[in-house]
Amino acid sequence: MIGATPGASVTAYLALGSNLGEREALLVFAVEALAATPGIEVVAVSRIYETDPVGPGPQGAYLNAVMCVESGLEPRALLDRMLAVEREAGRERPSGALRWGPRTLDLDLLLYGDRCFDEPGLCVPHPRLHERAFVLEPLCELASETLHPRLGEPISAWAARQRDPSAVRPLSASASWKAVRRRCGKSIN
Ligand code: A4P
Ligand code: MG
Repeated sequence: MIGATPGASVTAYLALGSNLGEREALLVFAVEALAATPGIEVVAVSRIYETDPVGPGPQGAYLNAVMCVESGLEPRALLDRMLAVEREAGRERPSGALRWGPRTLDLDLLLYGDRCFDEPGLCVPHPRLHERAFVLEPLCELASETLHPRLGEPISAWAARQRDPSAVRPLSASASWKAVRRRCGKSIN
């Protein structure tokens, strides 16, 4: 397998976001596409949150969630697969597009074990992870005690600082999201 690390498996956390198209179906598609990838085992999936958009101009509300995977893929191979899944979901990156503009599917590599990378095209932990309530709230469900590898302090502490229940609201789970979570062994809220 290209990009696999023989014998090694790392716990990684991935953020999912969508504010264009069939948002929830796109998140389900992403979980299933990643779960079907050799070298990726989905361990847990958070609830979905509906979140106010952070970014320029008027744009629709996002759905956000976080998933935990065990992966034998090197971080760059894992991110390459995530970017391919974004493309399969119809993500377009037109030249001149607004930074943080609307998107069908955004997949971010939040944490890759406790390792740090700062290279062209690969920055882990995700540089804005500790500032974003829409990431921290679902991440806290799965990794509240995990320390931020660069900044220290557990995810729960960062989440408490950014908490904003009016902007980040848990969504009642649909049948398809319940099914995805059940397959990944998490209890349903
Ligand atoms: N890249 C490098 N490191 C990473 C990483 N750890 N994870 C590179 C993902 N990508 C990484 O990504 C640009 C390039 O970053 C990729 O080609 C990859 O090689 P992108 O997805 O085009 O850019 P982006 O998502 O617009 O940027 P970024 O920096 O991930 O933005 P944020 O901070 O994630 O913001 N509001 C709500 N409510 N919910 C959201 O989900 N998302 C954003 C994006 C803005 N506002 C939002 C939400
Ligand atoms: Mg992104």
